[in-house]
Amino acid sequence: NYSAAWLKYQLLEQDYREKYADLFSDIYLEINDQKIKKSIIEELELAIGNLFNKKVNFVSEPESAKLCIVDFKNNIIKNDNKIKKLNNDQKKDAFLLVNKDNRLILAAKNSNSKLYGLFKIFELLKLKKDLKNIHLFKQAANNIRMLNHWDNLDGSIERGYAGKSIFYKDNKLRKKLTRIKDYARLLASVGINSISINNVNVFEEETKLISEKFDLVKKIYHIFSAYGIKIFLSINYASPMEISNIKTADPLADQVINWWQNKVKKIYEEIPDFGGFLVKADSEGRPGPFTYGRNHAEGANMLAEALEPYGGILIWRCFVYNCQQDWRDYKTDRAKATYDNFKYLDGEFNDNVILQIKNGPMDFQVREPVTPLFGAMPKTNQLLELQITQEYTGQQKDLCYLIPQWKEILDFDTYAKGKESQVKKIISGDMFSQTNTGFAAVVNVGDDYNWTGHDLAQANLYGYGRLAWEPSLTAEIITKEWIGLTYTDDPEVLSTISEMLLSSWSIYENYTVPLGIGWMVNPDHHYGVNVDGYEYSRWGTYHRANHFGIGVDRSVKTGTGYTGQYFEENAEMYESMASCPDELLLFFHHVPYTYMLSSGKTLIQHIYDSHFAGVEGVERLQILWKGLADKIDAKVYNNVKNRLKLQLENSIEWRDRVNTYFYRISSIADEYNRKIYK
Ligand code: GCW
Repeated sequence: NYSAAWLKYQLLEQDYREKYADLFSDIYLEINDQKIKKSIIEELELAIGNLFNKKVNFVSEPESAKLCIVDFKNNIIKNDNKIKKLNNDQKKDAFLLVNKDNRLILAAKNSNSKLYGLFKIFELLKLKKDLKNIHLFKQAANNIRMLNHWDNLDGSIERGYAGKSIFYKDNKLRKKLTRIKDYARLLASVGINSISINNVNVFEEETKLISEKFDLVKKIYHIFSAYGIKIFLSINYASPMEISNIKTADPLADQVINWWQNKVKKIYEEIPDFGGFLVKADSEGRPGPFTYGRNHAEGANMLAEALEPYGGILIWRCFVYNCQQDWRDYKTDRAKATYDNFKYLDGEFNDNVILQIKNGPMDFQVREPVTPLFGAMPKTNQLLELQITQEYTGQQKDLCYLIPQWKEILDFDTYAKGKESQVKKIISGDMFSQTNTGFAAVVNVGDDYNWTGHDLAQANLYGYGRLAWEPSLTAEIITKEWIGLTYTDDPEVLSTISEMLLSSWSIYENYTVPLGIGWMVNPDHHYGVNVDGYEYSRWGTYHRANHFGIGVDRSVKTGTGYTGQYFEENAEMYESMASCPDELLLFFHHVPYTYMLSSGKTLIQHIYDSHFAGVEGVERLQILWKGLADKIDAKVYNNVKNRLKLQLENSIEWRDRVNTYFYRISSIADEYNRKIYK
C-alpha cells in the first residue's frame, strides 16, 4: 500500500469532462517498441478509465481515431513547421501535441517520447488545461536524465530517509514487484530515462550483481525497460579479484581486460539494451586504478572499451579526494581535489565515458559554489550529479525544497567560452557539441507509504525530472504543477504550499551553516548541529573559527589557491572579499566577525540574525500548514505536521548552539539583546 504521488487519476469535473470525453474515445497507436506499447495501452486504460469513467477503444486506422499517437514521419503531422525544422540526426527525445480539427495528435520522435507525450496529456487534463487549441512542442534539453540509487541488497539505503529499499530485501529481490512498476511509471511521467540500481559503494553481495546475482538485475530490467528507462549497475573496480581468481584489478593487465570483456559480453547477451556501468573508484576507500599507478582515464577507458561494441556507457564519478587529511594541514584543500584529479586528463577519455561531477566541490552542502570542473574539460563528456536525498539538507524530516538551489547551479555562468556559458549548456552538450551528457541525481525514495518520508519531499523528485528535461523551467512553474497534480488546484492550497516550498531552502540555510562554510553537523549520520563535529577530523571539512573570525581562505594570494581553478571572471569575483557574494563568503575567505557584509550587517550580527530568522521561518511554515487542515488529506496533513514539529526542534537546537558558540568565541553581543545562552 503506497501513495500514487503525482500520478493520481481522479474523475474530472463534469463540465471539463464533457468537453473532452470525445477526444479520448477512439485511439490509434503507432508504436514500434512492443513493451512500451503495452505500457501505453495500460496507462491509457487506467487514466481514461479514472479521469473520464470510460473505456478506451483502439482502432486500426488513424482516419477513424480521435486520439492518434504516431511518429513524426506520419502523414497526419508531416507538414507541421516544428517538425519540419527538426534535425533528424539529433538524438534528443521530443514530441508534439496538437489539436487538428478536433482530433488530438501526439507525434513523437521515438517510442519513449510517445510515453512522455502521453503523460503530458494526462497532466494537462488533470490541470484542466485547454486542449482545443493546443499546439505544444517539447524537446528534452538533455539526453541523459538519470537517477542513482544508493540501495544495498540487504534492503538498507545509504543516506536513505524514507524507509527501506523498494527493490531488495535480505539479499534478494523483493517478492512483490508491482511497486517497482509503479515507480517506473512515476519516473517515466517526468522523463527519467536511466537508473542505476545499486549503491556506488559496492560491497560483497552487490559485487555479485554481475555474476551469480545477475538474474535479479534482469527482472528489474524488464520492469524499467517497459517505461523507456535504461538500467545501469554500479560496479566494484576490484571485481576480477573478488569474484574470480585473478590477483589484480590493474586496468592495463590483459587478464583483467579479458575478464571485463567477457563479463560485459554476457550481460549484453541477456540485456541487449543494458545502459552501462557507474563507477566510484579511488574514492573514500573504494578500489580503483591508483593502486596500480594508473590514472582515471586509464581506469575508465578499459571498462568503456568493453562496453563500447554494445553501445554501453561508462559513467565515472569525480568524487575523488584525500579523506585522510590532517586538520593541522592548511595547504591541502579538499575543494581543489576534483579539478586537480581530472582537469589534466581532458581529451584522454573515450567517447563513451562520462564524468559524473557533484554540483559543488565539497559534498552536497546547503550552499556551495559550483564545481570549477564544469566547462573546464571541453573534450570530455560531463554529467551533473545532484543529491535529491537530503543528506545535509534535513534528511526529509526538515522541509528543504531543492529546486531553487538547482536552478542557481544550472544558471551559473562558468565563462568557459566567455559570457553565457552556463552549467546547463555544458551538461546539455550544447556548448561543446556532445551527446553523452546530462543529469544524474541520488534519489530520495524508499518503501515508506509516501515514497519520500516527508510528503512534500516528493516535490524534489518530481522537480528533478522536470528540470532534467527542461532546465529553463522556473521553480515557480514546477512547484505549481506538482501541487496541482498531487493535491488540488484550490488557489489557497496552491499559494500556501508554494510559499512553504519556495521559502524552505532559505529557511533551512538560515538556521544551519552560515555563508557557505558547510558541515557543523553530527559526524557519520549528518543530522543535527555539532559546530565542531568535523573540525578535527580527517575529512578535510573545516570552518577554522577562532576568536576573531571564521572561514577558509581559498584565495590565490593568501589561501589555498582554489579560486584560481575558475575561469577568470569568476576567479576574480571570488578572490576578493569585497566582490565575493555574501552567501559564499566563508567558503572563500577567513572573515573577521566585525567585517561588514554587503547586506550592511556585520558577520557576527548576520549569524545571530539569520539563526533567529530561521526558527521564525519554521514557525511560519507551521502556521501556513495549519491553515490547510481542512483542505488536505488527513494522512498527508499529519505527516507534514509531525515533521514540522521535528523541524522546529531541530532548528531551535541549531540556533541556540550556533549562536552560543559564536557568542562565546567572539565575545560580541547581539545588537538586539535576544536570548543567547552565555
Ligand atoms: O557524502 C558522501 C556520503 C556517502 C556517499 C559519498 C559519495 C555513497 O556521506 O555516504 O557514499 O558521499 O557520494 O560517494
